[in-house]
Amino acid sequence: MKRSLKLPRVYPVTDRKLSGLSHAEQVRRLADAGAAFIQLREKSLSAREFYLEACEAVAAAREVGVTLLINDRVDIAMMTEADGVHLGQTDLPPAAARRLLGDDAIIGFSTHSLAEAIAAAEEPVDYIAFGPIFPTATKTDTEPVVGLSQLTEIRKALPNIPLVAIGGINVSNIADVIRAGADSAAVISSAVAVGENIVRNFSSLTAAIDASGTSHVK
Ligand code: TZP
Ligand code: MG
Repeated sequence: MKRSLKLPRVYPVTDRKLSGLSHAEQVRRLADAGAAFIQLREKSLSAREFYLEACEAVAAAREVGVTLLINDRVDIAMMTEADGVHLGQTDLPPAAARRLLGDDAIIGFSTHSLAEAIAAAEEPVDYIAFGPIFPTATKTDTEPVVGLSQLTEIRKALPNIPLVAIGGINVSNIADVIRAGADSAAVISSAVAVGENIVRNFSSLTAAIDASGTSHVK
C-alpha cells in the first residue's frame, strides 16, 4: 500500500433485494443523504445485466459527485469507468486488478483475520476491509465473526492503513466500531433497507457517530 485514502466514516453498499431499488437509484438516494463513497454490490444478475446496471449507477454517481466502487468485477469496473473495485479473497488478486485498472483506481480488499490483513497491507490496495465484525443475515457465506477486539488488534498492527469494518453494523454499534479502530464502517442492511428509508437510515448512522464524539484508538 503506497497511498493514503481518506474514507468517510460511513461507507454504504448497495443491495437491490434489500432496497427494492436499482443500484443507480440507491446511489442517488445515498448521495442525497450525504454519502460520498459507495460500493455497488450485485450477486445475482447476469454479467450483461450487471454491466448495464453499473453503467447507470456510474452515470448517477458522476452526476451527484460521489465515488463509486464495483464489488468483485474488475471487468465491469473497467468498462464502466467506475472509480475502483472492491475485491474478496477469491476474486482476481489485487496486483492483477491494479494492472488492469491502473494507478488511479481505488482498490479495496476484504480480509477476515489478522494474518490476512497483514498480508493485504503488502498488496497494491488503497484500503483493507475486515469482518464480519458482528453476525449478519445479509451475507450467508461469511467467515466466522471476528468481533471488535480483533479489529483493534489490526489497527494496532497496521496503524496507518485505511481500515473499513463490515458485518452487522448498525446505529447501535457503529460508534463502537469507529472507537475500536475502523476509519469507516461499511453498511448494507442498516443503510439501504428499505429504499424509502435510505435517507433516514444514512442520517441515523452518521448521527450515531457524531453523537458519540468518537475518534478511534490509532
Ligand atoms: N462481508 C462481510 S459481512 C458482509 C459482507 C459483504 C455483509 C454486511 O451486510 P450488513 O447488512 O451491513 O450486515
Ligand atoms: Mg467479492
